[in-house]
Amino acid sequence: MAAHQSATSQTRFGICKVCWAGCPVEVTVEDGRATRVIGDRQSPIYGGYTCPKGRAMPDAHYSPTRVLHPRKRMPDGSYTEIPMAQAIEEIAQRIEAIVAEYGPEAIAVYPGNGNLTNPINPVIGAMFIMAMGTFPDRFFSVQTIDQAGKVIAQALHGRWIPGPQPFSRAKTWIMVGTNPVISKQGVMVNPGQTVKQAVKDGMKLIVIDPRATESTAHAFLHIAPQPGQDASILAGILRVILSENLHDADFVAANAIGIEALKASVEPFTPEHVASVAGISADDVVLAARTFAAAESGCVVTATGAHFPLHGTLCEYLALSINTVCGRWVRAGEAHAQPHVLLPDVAIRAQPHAPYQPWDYSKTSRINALPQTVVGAPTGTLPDEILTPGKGQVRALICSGSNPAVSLPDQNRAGRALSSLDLLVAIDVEMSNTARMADYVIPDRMSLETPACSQFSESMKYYGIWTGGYEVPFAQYAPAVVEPPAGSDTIESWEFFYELAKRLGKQITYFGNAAGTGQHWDKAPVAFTLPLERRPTTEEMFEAMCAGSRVPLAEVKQHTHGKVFAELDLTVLPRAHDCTAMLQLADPTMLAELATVFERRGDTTSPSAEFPLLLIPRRANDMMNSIGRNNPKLAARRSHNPAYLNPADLARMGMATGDIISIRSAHGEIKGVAEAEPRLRAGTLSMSHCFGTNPDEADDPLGQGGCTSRLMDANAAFDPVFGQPRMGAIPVRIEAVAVVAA
Ligand SMILES: Nc1nc2c(c(=O)[nH]1)N[C@H]1C(S)=C(S)[C@@H](COP(=O)(O)OP(=O)(O)OC[C@H]3O[C@@H](n4cnc5c(=O)[nH]c(N)nc54)[C@H](O)[C@@H]3O)O[C@H]1N2
Ligand SMILES: Nc1nc2c(c(=O)[nH]1)N[C@H]1C(S)=C(S)[C@@H](COP(=O)(O)OP(=O)(O)OC[C@H]3O[C@@H](n4cnc5c(=O)[nH]c(N)nc54)[C@H](O)[C@@H]3O)O[C@H]1N2
Ligand code: SF4
Ligand SMILES: [Mo]
Repeated sequence: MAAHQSATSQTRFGICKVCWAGCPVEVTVEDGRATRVIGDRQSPIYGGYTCPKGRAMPDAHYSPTRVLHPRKRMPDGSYTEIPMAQAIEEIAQRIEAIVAEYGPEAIAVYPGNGNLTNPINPVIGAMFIMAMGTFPDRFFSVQTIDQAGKVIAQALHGRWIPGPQPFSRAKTWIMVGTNPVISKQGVMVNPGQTVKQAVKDGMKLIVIDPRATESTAHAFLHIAPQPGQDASILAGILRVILSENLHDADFVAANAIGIEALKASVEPFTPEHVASVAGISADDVVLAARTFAAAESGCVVTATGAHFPLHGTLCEYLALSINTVCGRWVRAGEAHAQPHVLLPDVAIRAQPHAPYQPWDYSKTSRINALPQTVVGAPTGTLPDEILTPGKGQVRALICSGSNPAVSLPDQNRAGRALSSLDLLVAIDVEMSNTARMADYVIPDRMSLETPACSQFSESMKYYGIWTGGYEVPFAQYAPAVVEPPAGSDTIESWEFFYELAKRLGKQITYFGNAAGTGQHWDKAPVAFTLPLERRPTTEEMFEAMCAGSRVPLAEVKQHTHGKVFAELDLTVLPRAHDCTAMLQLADPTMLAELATVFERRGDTTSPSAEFPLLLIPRRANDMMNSIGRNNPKLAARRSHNPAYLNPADLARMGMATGDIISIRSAHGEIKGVAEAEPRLRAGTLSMSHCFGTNPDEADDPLGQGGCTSRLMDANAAFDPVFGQPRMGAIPVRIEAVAVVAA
């Protein structure tokens, strides 16, 4: 596996797990340390692609700021290093005391993106909470402050088992609020090149985004709407398709119900109405609809840009409905474009999993009386779950690879909540915003120090369309490339939860090869109860994770650079004779919400004289949320998150690139650094999240950047099902604080 170059320098192959694109990498290892990372040029599908974050992995692994021993916070606020066994023992004792006083519902977990370093990690927190007997109520995850509407909408619409038509072969595509070239959402493999090639092969790409992004470079049509109006735009597109009879009537008749009710519901969304609500041209709405419907294949997809201003579930539901009325799903006889390799061998039939209700109002949350749902506890309510006294109050929180001090909407409230806990544990690799508030910091292994496999990528498809995965039957496994630095005392997140559960006398059951989500299962997971007498190895956990896979993990392991298993038969089978499931185009909750959106002209706050700009989210290429902000190589280029503004807006306010500005919403204020961006729609302020200092620390706009969450009011407006606060299209105003010397 390792091609020797010299006695001390070796080339090894691994997988980058900084983000979920999972790029295969070639790593130079000298004296046991990774010194250089480039893309694996022998990868059969990635072609050597990596991004700056992946190439900067060695700088993160050996950063002087990396935490290499457990840290315990002392009464004076300083940290002292203690051995891992002592840390786990002390944490267990404190949890026992909290449980004895308040019950198990006082203990919560919050896993985040730093968990991607091992596919076992993201799910083990949920299984720990199951062992505590409080699942799902005490399982808070980033999913419910991300795009939970994708799973909710899929539940209401039904899930087409063979999935959408593949991007790489489609003749049109509508991207709503997503920038895959930077985010890799939807397209994991070298997205810049993949998008360019698709257009070259005849795709008419349509992008709906207030900003001309890296992904609009090759677009046939770019529509730059006022933020937060995507539901109206999608309803308008549907109206054109249905009123002009451009839909696939045969597919609908055989596979969907509710088209007449849907048609009536979108009727008010005339191109003129949509144009006036979204500030776009009516002709563009018609052109987008006709182009999409006329092409022989393609898909409408949504992501964070469409989800964060609220109505994300509705946007996703409308996108699914456009795809269904146009029959944009893989059919019998065609090749499955989300093939299983490390997922189980199941018959893929051209039929849906039936719609179901993903919420249960007989079990409501303590805060805001939200229903129990299939996406876990509503993370938007987590700070109030901590701050609100009474039975069920959360007193201890375990954060694994998450950074709630900057990622939770309403940063001041989150800060108050986190600092009021009896116990805060951060499983992290640095003194992140959250770790700086924690009672214990538990150092994890990093990306190159853990094995990797592509099953997680395959399984992303269960969380809605346009999430990730491969369109060819590719799989890869890579062992750990290096050991953690000599003398360090680290533990993987999943191992920490195992040890903690064991010490608490609880046994964790792991559910391997979970091929589905909610009530939509291609195959039920395989239960594997973790033995108490001996901690399984990570390799054994991988075996459990891939139990019953279509290609055995052992076979995948034979191919160092991964393999496209072209020999697998991917032909989608016809609908089963006894299958009665139909896709639902007229879910009553969704159609009622659509009516509200029409009545309220989008139901989003419009800019006003007091707050003339709308703040919108964006992903930074050099950072993965907050990951990378302290990486010496990445942060050397720029460690803050610029406040991007249209040059006309800047000029009107007498400001210029580099000025330190105050950004104020009705709820809060942060400092930012202005930067002109001509490609941004006037009237918007575009800024990345998970930057900034903690509320009790001094502002540092040029160094740490500004935390956009501080501008968000968690209780003013939130999703009625999973409680996600409004995180996009936030009205703000700016003022100059310091002007750069000319
Ligand atoms: N205002 C605003 N808020 C947002 C968003 C937004 O756009 N705007 N986006 C939302 C979305 S989509 C998401 S997903 C969330 C993200 O929310 P989080 O997942 O909470 O945020 P991250 O910054 O990804 O947190 C990653 C943490 O993992 C740590 N870490 C890095 N490497 C490792 C490792 O190897 N092991 C471990 N254990 N930890 C590691 C990092 O230091 C960091 O503390 O934020 C949400 N919040
Ligand atoms: N490099 C990098 N990659 C990442 C991340 C990262 O931080 N950095 N984060 C990861 C995470 S946690 C996630 S969830 C995914 C997200 O993946 P994406 O959702 O693709 O995220 P973005 O790249 O921010 O793209 C969102 C786009 O929506 C646009 N937008 C903003 N508001 C609106 C609106 O109201 N309507 C419309 N139509 N568009 C709008 C923005 O201008 C932006 O171009 O990315 C993941 N990948
Ligand atoms: S961080 Fe960059 S190199 Fe690593 S997996 Fe994501 S896109 Fe690939
Ligand atoms: Mo996310």
